[in-house]
Amino acid sequence: MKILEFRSDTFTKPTPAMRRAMAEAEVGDDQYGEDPTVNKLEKRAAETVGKEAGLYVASGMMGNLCGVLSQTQRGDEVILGDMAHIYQNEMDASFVLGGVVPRLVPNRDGLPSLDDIRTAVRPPGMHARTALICIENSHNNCGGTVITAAQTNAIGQFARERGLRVHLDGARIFNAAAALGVDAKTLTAGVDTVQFCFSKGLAAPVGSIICGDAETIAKARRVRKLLGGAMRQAGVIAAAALVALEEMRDRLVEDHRNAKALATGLAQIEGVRVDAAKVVTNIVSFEIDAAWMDAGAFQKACAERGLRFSRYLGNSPRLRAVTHNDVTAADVEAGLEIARAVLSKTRAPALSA
Ligand code: TLP
Repeated sequence: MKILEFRSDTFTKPTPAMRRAMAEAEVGDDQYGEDPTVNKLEKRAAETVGKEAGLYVASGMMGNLCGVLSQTQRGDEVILGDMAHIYQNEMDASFVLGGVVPRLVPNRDGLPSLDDIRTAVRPPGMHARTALICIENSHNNCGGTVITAAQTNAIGQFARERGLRVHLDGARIFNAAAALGVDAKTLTAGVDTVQFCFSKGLAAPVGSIICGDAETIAKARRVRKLLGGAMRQAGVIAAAALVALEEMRDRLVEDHRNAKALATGLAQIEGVRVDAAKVVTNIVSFEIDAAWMDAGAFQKACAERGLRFSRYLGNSPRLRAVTHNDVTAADVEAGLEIARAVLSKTRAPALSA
């Protein structure tokens, strides 16, 4: 049985070019700053997002932790959307380990409104200090929606006026750039730090990077060490990340086409609720009409036939499908066939009576 792996783009396998690069990687001790491949990756990644410096980290979560902890002090407030990955999916690590307090604003379609952010900033005085705003692009829990450069810049401008910093969780920033048809630099110019992942749509096996000004990245390097994340001959994995950065960005539009086709196909199946117009990157968020079939039962029945979806946030009725380098247009068609077959076997109670 062929497995149609739609749970996440984190399932991508390294390409043959990545495996070759890994085998041949020049390495050194990265904790001493002497791994030439890591150094090259950090330089190239920083250039790619228009920042002074970069720091290679084990995961997107560690990139976010480095971003938050290097720009805050214990007791500071961090403004972020209620659907942010940092808030919903990271074991509250920034708050538990960094001692900062989340100040939530509604995420709406991915981007919290500037008005909500403005209201959430504490005035000076005997209050907690607002220190940081975190945004996310593309937005995972909001179905892969994107934020434009103008929207990002408006938040950056506001933050600078108020003496705040901005961290961008850009785990899938190149998906956002591809969807908007812009250079990723335009989406990162307005923020102080950005973390992005090599191990998602770019298909590298391990790693993320946080980029920003040299002083903040030096602080982030200390945070990485504090978290036990300083590495040694990490050039072996950084070599694959370099291939991911240089060779895998241009093909993301293909994943977006496949996601759109999947959403359009799902929308035509009775019992599925999806707004295909909102699908602009590689993530499809959809619901199964509870009167038709339980979402968990649908997910399980599909998995038994080799089609794997993930479920959003605990018991949410929403399911998620993610397209990536190991999902073809034919896989999307095959997936739709399975979903159709599973749902055609069920009837809403009222209809079957
Ligand atoms: N997201 C994972 C799961 O945790 C949901 C996925 O499969 O999409 N920021 C964003 C926006 C992310 O989507 C993720 C991973 C991360 C950060 C964390 O990256 P990792 O998993 O490398 O720590």
